[in-house]
Amino acid sequence: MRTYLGVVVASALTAASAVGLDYVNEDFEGSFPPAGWTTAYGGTGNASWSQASGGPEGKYASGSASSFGDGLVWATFMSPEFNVKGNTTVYYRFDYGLWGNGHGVEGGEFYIVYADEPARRLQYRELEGLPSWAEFAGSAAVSADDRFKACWRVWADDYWRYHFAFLFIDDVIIADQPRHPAVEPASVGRVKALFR
Ligand SMILES: [Ca+2]
Repeated sequence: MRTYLGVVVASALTAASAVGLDYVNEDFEGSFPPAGWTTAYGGTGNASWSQASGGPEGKYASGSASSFGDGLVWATFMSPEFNVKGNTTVYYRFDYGLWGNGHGVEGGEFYIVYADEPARRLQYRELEGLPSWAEFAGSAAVSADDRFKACWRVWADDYWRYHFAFLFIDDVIIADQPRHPAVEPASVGRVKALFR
């Protein structure tokens, strides 16, 4: 029976590969930004994405935005292109932490865009401020033949007082099924304390 199940699983993975999905599976332990990942900045103030260490699984991507009398400033971090040829649902999960000085004029976002049309968001989720790392997971309906990018944006916006936000992400997985056994990290589902 074990052998039989093994054959079934192997066949399922082969089928998933055959439809052309490019998995995104990034733990940010290597060079930064990882190959194919890009950053973009806008507004007036200080904004950056960089590699930091000491996260729940070692190194992670750290975004920051700070504004002091300058209005909106933002920093975006974008995954490599991926597709889901033959599929119409893409599943995503990542660990994140979001922290700011809490005046409601700073925050973080996750969204998916068409790779050829980055202004067109087909999935948009606001990220909730957290005092610790947590998992964020969901799915999005997509067209089977397009290519996409996943994006994270941290922002701050104020003309009168100093505002800042930090967004941390780690263990990003984008696949054609939730909890894909081929790309799932050992830490999936855990909530971990960070700010101590
Ligand atoms: Ca990591």
